[in-house]
Amino acid sequence: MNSMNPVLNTAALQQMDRDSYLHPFTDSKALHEKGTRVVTGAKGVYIFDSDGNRILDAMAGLWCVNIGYGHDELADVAAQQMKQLAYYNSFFGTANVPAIELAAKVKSLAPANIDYIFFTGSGSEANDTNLRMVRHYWALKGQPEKRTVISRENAYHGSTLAGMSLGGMEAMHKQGGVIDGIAHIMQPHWYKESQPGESEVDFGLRAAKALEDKILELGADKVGAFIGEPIQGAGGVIVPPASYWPEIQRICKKYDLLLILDEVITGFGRTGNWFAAQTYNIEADMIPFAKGLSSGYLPIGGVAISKRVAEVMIDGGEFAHGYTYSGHPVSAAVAKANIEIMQREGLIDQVREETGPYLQAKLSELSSHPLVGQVRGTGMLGALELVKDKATREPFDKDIEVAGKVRDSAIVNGLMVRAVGDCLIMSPPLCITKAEIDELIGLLTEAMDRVQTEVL
Ligand code: PXG
Repeated sequence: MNSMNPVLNTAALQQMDRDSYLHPFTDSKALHEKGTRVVTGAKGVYIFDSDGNRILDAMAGLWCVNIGYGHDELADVAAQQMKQLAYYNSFFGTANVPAIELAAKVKSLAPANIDYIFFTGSGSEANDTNLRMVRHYWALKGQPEKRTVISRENAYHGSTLAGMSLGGMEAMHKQGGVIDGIAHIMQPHWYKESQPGESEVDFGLRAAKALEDKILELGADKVGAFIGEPIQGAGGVIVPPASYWPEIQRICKKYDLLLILDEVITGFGRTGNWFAAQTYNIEADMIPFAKGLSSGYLPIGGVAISKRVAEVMIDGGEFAHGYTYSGHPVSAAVAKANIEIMQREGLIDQVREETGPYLQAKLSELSSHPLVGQVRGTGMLGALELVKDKATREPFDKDIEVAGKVRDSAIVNGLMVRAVGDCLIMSPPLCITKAEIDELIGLLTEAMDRVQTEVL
């Protein structure tokens, strides 16, 4: 036992939790019966719980701890900045040193057409900013009616009202309803949504054509932007066919739509480049980011804005929008130091050249497992789609919750993965080594083997 995993009174903590703590994205009644897992420490790719268990965190927290846990350097940077200047705002003509330096740093790493950086506290706030900015941009251009944003079914863009409405999660829409001026088209999920015999390339073109059809239905003069994650994360690590993004880009240009590329998960290295826009050669007008910017050590997000949009915004007078913590000096200082660690350790090159291809190769080997219908992924993102019948792609009965069973079994054995529908998804810290990937794959395979005997 060490200081990372002190054994605490789990039952007492669970009772306090039950009595006072309403959790996000949680079925509270079920949690109260089961009891919360209390995470108490972490180092590298491992988290520790209050019972002293060590768990390999293949989700990097919630897709965010890119450099891994336990970098004391970031604690020192935060302490130093807090002593120097714990807070000051960036409204009304002021700024702070870390926010200025971070804006310059992010701009230098972003695609060449990016000119300005707006800071927020989270990815959801970044997408609220996007919705307001799209509408403000077109109003400044004299086309205020060009205000609808087109998104996709099963997209995730956050949990605030705008983020949730932009997203395509039906269960979220049902709770409280959505705001107006947002439309949704099909997602580019070849395995789930292609016709029998339809190639990935053809399906990608068809999924992109849904955007053109929707623009024509609504009228191009009414549609201001398209928003999409380069790879859908929370939806199940859905990697679109190679034909999809070039066609989406072409359609956005043709009908003069702004392209919002939601890189809250993919930004800061996950696909082997600073941004997935670089991996997939997509030219975006706005790139929301968060998570990996600070590796989750402190909350911070933002929007990278293209020259085209920035010029209009800057000439347009005051943009009456911002958050108390936009450009928070402590978060900004930590984010800048986090980026410097990624650079110093060569983490992104490592993901692109070495560990990313290794993870993908190891995951591909699992396609021969009886439970696995499809393997998807790129860089440090991966998914296994579990099916009852590999030949027909027939899914398991929903009540079986097959991926949930594998996840639960994996956690008990020391591996944290997520289940989304019948999909197992992962997004390990970018610092994961080949040996740790072997451990991950071993634990995952064991969990699938155990569940296979139960469900097949
Ligand atoms: N966009 C994308 C693409 C995201 O993945 C957000 C925006 C919102 O960011 P904030 O920082 O406001 O949470 C996200 C966040 C899940 C899950 O179930 C994923 C996220 C958040 C909560 C749950 O995988 N991603």
